[in-house]
Amino acid sequence: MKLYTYFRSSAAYRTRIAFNLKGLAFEPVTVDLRAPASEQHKPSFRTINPHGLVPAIVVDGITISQSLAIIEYLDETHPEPPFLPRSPLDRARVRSMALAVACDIHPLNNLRVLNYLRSPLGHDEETVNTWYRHWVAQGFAGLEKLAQQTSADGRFMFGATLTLADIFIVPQMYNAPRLKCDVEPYPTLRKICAHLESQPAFARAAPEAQPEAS
Ligand SMILES: N[C@@H](CCC(=O)N[C@@H](CS)C(=O)NCC(=O)O)C(=O)O
Repeated sequence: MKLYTYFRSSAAYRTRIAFNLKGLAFEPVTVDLRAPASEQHKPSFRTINPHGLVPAIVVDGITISQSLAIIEYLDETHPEPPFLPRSPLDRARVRSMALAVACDIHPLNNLRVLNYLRSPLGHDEETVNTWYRHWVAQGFAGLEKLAQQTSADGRFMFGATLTLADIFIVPQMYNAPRLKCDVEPYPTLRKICAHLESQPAFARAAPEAQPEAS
């Protein structure tokens, strides 16, 4: 299966983790998001994903975009190990943690949003970085409180097994130091991510492990 990906894309990073956890191989197709390449805007990629965003997969000639849709597709077609707990209530709690990253943090800090703040809105780099850090801090503060209540032993976001919430928190935390976000106030998130990043499925999905990183 082709996975349109970019090493620095945290949304693509989520899907790489999911592929690895399921033990599924993927064929990476690099979409260089950085100017001047900006391959996400080229017609060749827009015919794959009209939104011009990675990740995307192609299944039987059909594109699936949106990391959550891709990851749930993998989970539904390859149920082991499951990414969601059994009870509807627990599933909803896990989804709400994953969506706090996917809907409330990441979209405000995506490349195209930061670029729009720079131009045409004319904000300088310090203002853009302040914007980034503000929304990360808001999201992480909430997730830290939740994880303190739901993590069984500091290895996973919810309970004592891996869930969707783990797949979403790691890439967002990984990006934090690059943008100088202070992660000191989030000891539970730090501990969980340190544990998860040491797992082979996560390590192989990390940006520095991707071929285009070198
Ligand atoms: N909600 C989407 C977000 C996808 C997304 O924003 N991808 C970013 C990379 S992390 C992207 O392709 N950005 C290109 C751009 O901003 O021009 C998902 O979860 O897949």
